[in-house]
Amino acid sequence: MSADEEDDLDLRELDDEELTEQIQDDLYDGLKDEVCEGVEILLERGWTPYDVLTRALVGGMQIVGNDFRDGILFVPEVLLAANAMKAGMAILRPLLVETGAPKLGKMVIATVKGDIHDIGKNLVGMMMEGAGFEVINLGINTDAEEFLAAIDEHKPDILGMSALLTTTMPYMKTVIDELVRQGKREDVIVLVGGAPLNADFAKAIGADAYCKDAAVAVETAQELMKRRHNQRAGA
Ligand code: B1M
Repeated sequence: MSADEEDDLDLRELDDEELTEQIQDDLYDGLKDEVCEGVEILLERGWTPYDVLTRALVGGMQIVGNDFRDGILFVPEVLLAANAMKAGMAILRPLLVETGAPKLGKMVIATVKGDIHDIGKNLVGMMMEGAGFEVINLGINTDAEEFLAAIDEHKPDILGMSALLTTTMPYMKTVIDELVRQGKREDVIVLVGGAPLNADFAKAIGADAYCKDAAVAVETAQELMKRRHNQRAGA
């Protein structure tokens, strides 16, 4: 579509499938306002916030990721796309959180030292909040000292770590080793996630579980919290 045609495009005239595709195109082009407008329209049409997030926004980011990998997109374009993604997520966040569910537990989450990728980690945080967990998000580039200080301060049930780079994922082990060294490993359930990880890696570094995406993070957290309650009740 030409730039002129795009200027004239009325997003409201598109059906759901066309609009989803258009949101993904706009995300790709880093058009924050257009992405936000598309998100609002899908919500008005009765889409659940979860569907808007996973089908429109995450789907769009996957296309960006593929073209970044293949050298079609570069860091500045990806940053613009990431900003558009974040703007869309900001609309959805209060809606995902608004479940009124009783608090199931507390989670501290962050992206590990050396790594500044935060979209997936923020998404996990949002979904956990939506599922009724209290979430303390420490941000990006977080070192072991900061993780440990947050555990002392907030006494979470769950520690979540995110890494998107093969060079930063080993740092998760540094954090877990520090937990062990300080005798605090048994105090928290450790969940890890991020595109380059897998279950074998999680096991090898001593985490409780690898979560392939935000939905799995919620399910795993709920399951492990239940198990922990049962163990404590039986002790
Ligand atoms: Co980056 N980058 N990047 N990048 N970037 C990747 C990760 C890469 C795979 C791209 C590629 O080559 N295909 C590649 C890593 C290669 C590798 O290590 N093997 C890469 C690279 C190389 C780099 C730089 C080194 C590039 C450079 O400077 N030359 C640089 C590193 C900076 C640093 O961190 N020190 C860099 C920079 C950037 C930007 C700043 C431009 C931007 C980040 C913006 C931001 O986050 N604010 C960026 C982006 C956007 C990406 C891609 C394109 C998309 C990541 C994303 O947001 N995905 C990414 C390509 C890709 O992943 N395919 C790429 C969408 C998000 C919803 O998914 O993050 O996987 P994801 O999260 C999922 C799951 O993984 C899981 O749930 C989430 C939701 O379902 N999950 C968890 C994640 N964390 C979890 C924590 C949990 C549980 C589940 O805790 C319990």
